Amino acid sequence: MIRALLAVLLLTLTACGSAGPAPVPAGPPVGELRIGMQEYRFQLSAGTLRPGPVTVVVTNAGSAAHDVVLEQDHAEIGRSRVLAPGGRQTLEVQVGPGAPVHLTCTLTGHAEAGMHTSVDVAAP
Ligand SMILES: [Cu+2]
Repeated sequence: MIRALLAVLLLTLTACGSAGPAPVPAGPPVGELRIGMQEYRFQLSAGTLRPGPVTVVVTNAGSAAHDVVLEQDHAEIGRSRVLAPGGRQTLEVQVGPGAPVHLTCTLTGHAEAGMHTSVDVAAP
């Protein structure tokens, strides 16, 4: 009984593991990523990026200010301005193969409230 319960718990944890709080569409690696920012999460247009140059379109769809910093292997590869509600910015970032890109909002308390996620990057 306890074993079965543990198995279910483990499956649940695995299911919501690295994909972050918002569901991400499955599909082939893409060279353009749209990021929607809300209180307090990132909504991504794709789950896997193509290594190389990637266009990132950041839109603040929320009602508070937000920003996004993109990091790969602990190095910053891109950063938006702090965007007011309705604000939008397009970034060109260079993405390396294989390692996930981590997205974080740097405004106080936002990452802790859930504004962090990651997106996979395909192998070369
Ligand atoms: Cu934020």
